[in-house]
Amino acid sequence: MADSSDIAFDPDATQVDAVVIGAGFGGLYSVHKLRNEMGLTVQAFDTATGVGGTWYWNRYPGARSDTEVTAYCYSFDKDLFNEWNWTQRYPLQPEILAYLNHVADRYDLRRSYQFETTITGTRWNEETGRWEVVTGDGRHYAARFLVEGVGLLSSTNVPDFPGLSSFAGESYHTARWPKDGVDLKGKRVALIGTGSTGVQVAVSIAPEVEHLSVFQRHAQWTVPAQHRPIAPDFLDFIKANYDEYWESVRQSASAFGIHESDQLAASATPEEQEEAFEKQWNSGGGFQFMLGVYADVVADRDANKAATDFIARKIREIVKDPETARLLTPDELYAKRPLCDDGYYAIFNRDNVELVDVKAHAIAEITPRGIKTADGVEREFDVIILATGFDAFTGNYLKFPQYGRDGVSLADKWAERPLAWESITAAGFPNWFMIFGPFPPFTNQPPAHEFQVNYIAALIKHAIDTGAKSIEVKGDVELSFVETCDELYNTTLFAVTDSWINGTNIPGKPRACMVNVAGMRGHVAALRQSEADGYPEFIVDGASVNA
Ligand code: N01
Repeated sequence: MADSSDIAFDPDATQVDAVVIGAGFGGLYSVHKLRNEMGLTVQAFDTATGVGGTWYWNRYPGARSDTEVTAYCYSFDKDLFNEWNWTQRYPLQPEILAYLNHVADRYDLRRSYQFETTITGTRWNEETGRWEVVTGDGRHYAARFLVEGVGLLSSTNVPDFPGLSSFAGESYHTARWPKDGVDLKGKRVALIGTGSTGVQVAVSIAPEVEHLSVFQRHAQWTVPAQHRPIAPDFLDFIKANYDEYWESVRQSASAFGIHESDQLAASATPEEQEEAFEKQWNSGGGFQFMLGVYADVVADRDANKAATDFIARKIREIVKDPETARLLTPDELYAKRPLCDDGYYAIFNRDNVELVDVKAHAIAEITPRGIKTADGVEREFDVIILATGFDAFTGNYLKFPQYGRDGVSLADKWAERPLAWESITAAGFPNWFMIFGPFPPFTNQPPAHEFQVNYIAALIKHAIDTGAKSIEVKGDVELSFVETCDELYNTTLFAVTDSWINGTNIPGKPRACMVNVAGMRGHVAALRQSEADGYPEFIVDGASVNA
């Protein structure tokens, strides 16, 4: 059986102040903060050939952000904000990747990275107070601090379809899309999955493929994105009120830079509700539709039904075939990560697009020619696209063994459910930090990453200034934080709706709350209080419990 002794402490390991894993929003900013601002020696790694994280991997057709881009970027340098000109409110993947490459160049971050390098294990060395970090090419690093920005949604979920490897055509998971693209023109394409990714892919490729079969297990509620350029006066407003704007993002629940309603749905008449939903439908945005019309859509079943009744009517209006409209209408609450699209329901009016009901007839096997469903029907394809999502929150932290104090593995610590504090660290793992790990505020990520990295950097500085060998969150603090997260989460409809938010998308993964519904403002308040109070949540130079 694997145990911590599998990772040997190498006396010749390269000594650094910090190892950073990941070259996405969080990892890049960590390198800038720790190396450029604090003067630490930093070695960073990423499996990819370049920077970008999520935006490096997700190159599938139609990939774009659905966050107001004025809040989907860094805020730490006003000059960076001013000099980068986003072309539209919801930018496509190449534009976001170009931005992150620009950031890497502007702050000279690449020289700290070793790309195409997978971490194969990490282990805390009690004696030296350092993390042994081992890479796929067999190198050892001994780092005083370990910062992992490995991504919330990075560990791909490829369902165990019998026969997948026997397929004679091409098949791709959307988050491992080839860099040179895939020519889908004139091809017969199967798309499995109808989450945020599947919906974007479907709309993007429907006009160019010969035939598209969308394999849908659970329908999802989606509303129009309504793409448009960023209003110039809004940009001017941000530039003129820069600090206030970003603080307002941090003081919101979702950090999306959107209006968040404080009105309860019950305070409006059905006619007023219809008018309000219609207005938001025409203005666009998934999070805006979920959070911006009424405050209780994700907490109150009647408010939720008001929203879903409205979308169901829209589906019936848009989709000409009543049976397809029925199948596209979810029989679930509107309480997954909200979707928005660029004309998703309308593609099912096309002659070359078919909806396959996988709930009625599951995918039985992938054959060399295509996909066979449980009703015995075999459809033939040239390409199969797996838009089947991710092992969220924990998947990427558990891809390689990580051993904390006393050789306890992270996999064992999280076997029943993840335990962590404020999504940045975990008890038993000294000098070990995550960026947006389990229990993050359920928010737009870049502002949260930036805020977390600032906190982690301040904590590292505190440890260095006080000469602490180790700094580690207290177990009781972690437990009480997780209990509070559970309580808050159980007041929401996310708790009773299956999705990656509670781990139910991965067979065998324990169903659990993994988010902090206190939101960005709650998270910010907690971390600011911790810093102001001198980090009372942490044990300094705590001993091994077995010592
Ligand atoms: O993944 P998902 P995603 N047989 O888990 C289906 C972010 N993101 O990649 O619902 C058949 O949501 C599964 O079916 P079901 C965003 O946070 C953002 O789409 O489990 N089907 C579902 O339809 C998002 O929420 C952006 O029944 C199977 C789909 O695969 C997150 O990433 C864009 C199956 C997976 O949906 C994940 O989105 C893209 C099986 N065995 C992604 N297994 C934007 O910013 C799974 N499925 C816009």
